[in-house]
Amino acid sequence: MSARFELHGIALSGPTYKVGLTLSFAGEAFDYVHVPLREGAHKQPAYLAKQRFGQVPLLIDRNNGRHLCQSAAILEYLADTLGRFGGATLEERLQIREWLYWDFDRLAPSVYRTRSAKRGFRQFAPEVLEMYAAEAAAALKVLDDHLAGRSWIVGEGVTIADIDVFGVLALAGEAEIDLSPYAHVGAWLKRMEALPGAKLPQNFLPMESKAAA
Ligand SMILES: N[C@@H](CCC(=O)N[C@@H](CS)C(=O)NCC(=O)O)C(=O)O
Repeated sequence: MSARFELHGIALSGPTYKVGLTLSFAGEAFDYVHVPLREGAHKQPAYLAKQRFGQVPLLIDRNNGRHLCQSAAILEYLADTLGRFGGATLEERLQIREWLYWDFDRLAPSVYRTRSAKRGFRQFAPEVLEMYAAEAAAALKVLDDHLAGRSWIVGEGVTIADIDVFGVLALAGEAEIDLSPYAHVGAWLKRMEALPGAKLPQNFLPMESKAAA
């Protein structure tokens, strides 16, 4: 039987990683379709017909034929349909959404762009990299203060807020961002890494398509 989900993406993409991680934490096998961005596959009509923004990730739910885009929206969809990681109450769901928006506004851009610069995929002027370093530090301080005395970002268990932010900070080393000043973030990262399903991109997102195991 084929897997319920089909994830289209590229291993180097942070947003693709977040969706893969959510499936992995949920124990959901998925078929993986590698999208070669360098070759412009994401701008071809056949792909645009499936993903209106011409970006990765794209997630297809074969149970109902839905084509889903925007990683944060996909995480919410997975939480809703799988009944996992979505928060226990309306209050928690609202807080989760706030953290998802915060991440994409305040944390992910600086970490992901610094990572692409360090890996040689993009070039930025030194003053732009300095700005990203300052933005990452400011966001990490907010997160560190929030995590003082808490195990998880929202509520009493892991939610997609944790998974979404983990999908950024698990890559902080590749961005050469020093997390040691943020003790609460460091402890939370260890908790996340200890959960079944925690993986780095290179351990489950190949640079080629792959059927679910
Ligand atoms: N907000 C989107 C961002 C997706 C995104 O930036 N994807 C990049 C790869 S990391 C992409 O497809 N870039 C090619 C392009 O935008 O043309 C999400 O979270 O899914």
